[in-house]
Amino acid sequence: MDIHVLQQIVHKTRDDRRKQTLPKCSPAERDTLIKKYHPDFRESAYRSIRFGPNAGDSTVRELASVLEGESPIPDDLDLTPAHSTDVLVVGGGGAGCAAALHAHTQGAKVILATKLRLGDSNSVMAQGGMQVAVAPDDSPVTHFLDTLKGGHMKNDHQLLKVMVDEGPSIAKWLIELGVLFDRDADGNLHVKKGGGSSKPRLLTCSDYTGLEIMRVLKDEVLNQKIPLLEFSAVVELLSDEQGACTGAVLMDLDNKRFVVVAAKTVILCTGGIGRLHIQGFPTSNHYGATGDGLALAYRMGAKLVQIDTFQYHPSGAVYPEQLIGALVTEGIRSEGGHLVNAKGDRFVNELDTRDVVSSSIIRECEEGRGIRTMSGRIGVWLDTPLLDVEQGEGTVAKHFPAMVRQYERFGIDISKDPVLIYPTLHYQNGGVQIGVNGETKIQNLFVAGETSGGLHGRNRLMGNSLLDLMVFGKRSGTTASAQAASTSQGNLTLGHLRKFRSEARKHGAASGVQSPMILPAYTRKE
Ligand code: MEZ
Repeated sequence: MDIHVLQQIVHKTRDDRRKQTLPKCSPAERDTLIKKYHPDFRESAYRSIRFGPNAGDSTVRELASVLEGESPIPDDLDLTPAHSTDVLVVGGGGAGCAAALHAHTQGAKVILATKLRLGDSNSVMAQGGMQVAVAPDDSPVTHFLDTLKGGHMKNDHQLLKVMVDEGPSIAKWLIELGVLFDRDADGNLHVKKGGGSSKPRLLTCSDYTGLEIMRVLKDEVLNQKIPLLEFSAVVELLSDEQGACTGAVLMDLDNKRFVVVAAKTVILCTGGIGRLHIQGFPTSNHYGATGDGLALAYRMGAKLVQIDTFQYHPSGAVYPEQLIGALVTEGIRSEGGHLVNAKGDRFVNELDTRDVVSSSIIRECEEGRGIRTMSGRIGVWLDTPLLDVEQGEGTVAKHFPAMVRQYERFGIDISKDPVLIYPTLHYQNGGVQIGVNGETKIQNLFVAGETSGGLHGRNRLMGNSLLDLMVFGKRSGTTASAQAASTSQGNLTLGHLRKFRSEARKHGAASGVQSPMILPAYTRKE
């Protein structure tokens, strides 16, 4: 049936729905629901990793293949360095820019290498805000407790404490650099409420928060004249005879040449894995999110944690086809947008944690209460016009300009018509195990941002990712810089890779997958 006909139920039921309040799930209800419907619990999607530091652990098949995959580097590659530096930062998103800026401020010689252009990252696409406990009735302790609850109590307490405590100073740093967070009529920082949070705590720049932060960070990296290697994908790390990290091999994507960088310390900030399209899910992630840092750190011997849990953001676009998987910010639900099934009913408290909301949407669709598009996709409605009805005409346009534009290109006015959504692969909850300064078990190798794991437990709260990037980008940059000052450049070898390859052979594990993947296969011209 035509989408415009199907939409009518949302308009018809709006007044009745406005009178309803839906309770949040109790912990027991939450457990039952997600075990039944959340993609993390589909056993057939998982398998054991055959070798390496996480041998025997279970993860999704797509990630297991990348971890066990084959390096593109020949054993006899000439390792004469084209560049030498104190700190090599890999990744040009939020964590990478923050790490590079802080390492530079400490006086280190820094190179920032990035697979695509500076800023091409999930950070730039982050819409709904950054959680920081700055409101008078809020505190880092409350932020800590909310995050712990959201993460099923599986968060690393040390990492979490550092993140919430340093939030306010990070916000100050960003404001001093020029980030224009939204303010109220008195000029105070305006805070919004996100799913799973007990207090309004999101600092926003309408729904362009990541773009605004990255505008400023990118400018600062350029102002500070930090040397950049763009279109340079890291394809292998380098190690000395003791297994310490001593640099990296990059692939110059323009000239298809390997470029060797000698570095006293390396910080991996390569982001997430959305473009592995786990379980066939569409994704909100940018094209470079192929889990490169996970594979590289793993080959060096770094342990990964919580790599069996992923975040499927409740609201990925389902219609029109051109937008499939694109994020429809949680901000819309934070401001009161209802989720509505084919019968016109609400079915979950829209501000419950993301794992609960996504599981509920999947339940509605599996039990026949979803809405099917003409191309056979399924989803539920997000009642966006409700915001204008509740808060006055123009609210959607004023608060969600990015969303309005995203849909307007396809002739859809989201202030007049609801949008169809379904969970989209958004975030990797786990990653490389780190300490509070982003340090890994591998000497001189640091990891920051989505590539790291442990902080968010089994379900990240909205807005904690941008804060994570800034806090651990800063801490890893500062520490890597100090460490570089007291370290001499180690030998450049591929000793770790030889060992990894021999282990792979023992397990008969030639997966045929090149790792890192760099870009998803469907973006390449064959
Ligand atoms: O932290 C996020 O993932 C976020 C703010 C997303 C969004 O819905 O806007």
